[in-house]
Amino acid sequence: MDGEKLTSKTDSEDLKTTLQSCIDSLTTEANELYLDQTVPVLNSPPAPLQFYRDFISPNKPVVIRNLINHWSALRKWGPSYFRETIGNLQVTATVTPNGYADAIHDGKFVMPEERLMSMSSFLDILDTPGKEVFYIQKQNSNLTDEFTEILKDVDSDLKLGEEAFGKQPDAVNFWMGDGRAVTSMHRDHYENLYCVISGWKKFILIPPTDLPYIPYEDYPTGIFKQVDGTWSVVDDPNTIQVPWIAIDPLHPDTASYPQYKKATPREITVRAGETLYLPSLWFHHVQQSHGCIAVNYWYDMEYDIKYNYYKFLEKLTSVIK
Ligand SMILES: O=C(O)CCC(=O)C(=O)O
Repeated sequence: MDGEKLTSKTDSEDLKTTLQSCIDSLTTEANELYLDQTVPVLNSPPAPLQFYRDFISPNKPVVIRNLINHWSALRKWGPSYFRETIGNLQVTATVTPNGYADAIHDGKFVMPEERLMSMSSFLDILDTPGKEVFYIQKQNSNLTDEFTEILKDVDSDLKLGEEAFGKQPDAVNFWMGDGRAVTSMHRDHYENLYCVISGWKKFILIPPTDLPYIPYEDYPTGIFKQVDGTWSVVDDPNTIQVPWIAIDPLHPDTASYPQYKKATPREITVRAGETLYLPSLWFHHVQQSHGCIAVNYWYDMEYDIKYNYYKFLEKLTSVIK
């Protein structure tokens, strides 16, 4: 077909079939040649150079144990310490009727209601949860901006991250919430060091080479709102439509999105004291134990050949859709 013009529908269908088979071999070869089938676990932190060479450069996730052992947060953080130290602190919690913030609900991309409340009120709700699902998950460096009094219990930057990424984190986030809270599948342009302090987080991870199998749709946007105990979704006046992933990996609708069957998810549970390196552009979906506490460090990714390559794959995928 080299150099020839596409002259008919059949030519264009042939081209799509050829492209699809190239994409399929990309996934197969990535899995055969370099990706780990399960996320490896290191019992001690790697040297920054080894971390860079074995995981950051090839864009592969890893769980690192004993990286944050020296954090007093591991021994102190929990409801009673938070009541004593930051009980009166005003924190932003997201609230939803179903545990899904920033997710698809009734054909819309729906964001959570945000409520400002004292940390002790939030902890009271976690103690005796009602129907609503509360989650502290504001990803605006809330640990360094809002939780300054407990910042001393962790490293405000992680040495391994600083040395391996060659910079300070762009955001350090604090997460604590209800066991029913789920983070829907998405991907970020951040390199992520995700440290669990109490409880566990279960990540479903899908490599960026599977991008062609992850269905995106454009959705109108809304915001959950509770008035007199009743939930509704109000239209978001600021955004008209957003592209979002149409599939829930816990209940994938493979009848509507059959290509998803070719995706190669990995599951990993990250426990207290462990750190997950979640590379940029990996799709992830997250569940957690009730009251799980975590801190993560985001470093904006390098806009290098890898980024260009995945962008190209994105464009290619839109052609064969
Ligand atoms: O912990 C969570 O619920 C979500 C974490 C996440 O999506 C992230 O760190 O990018």
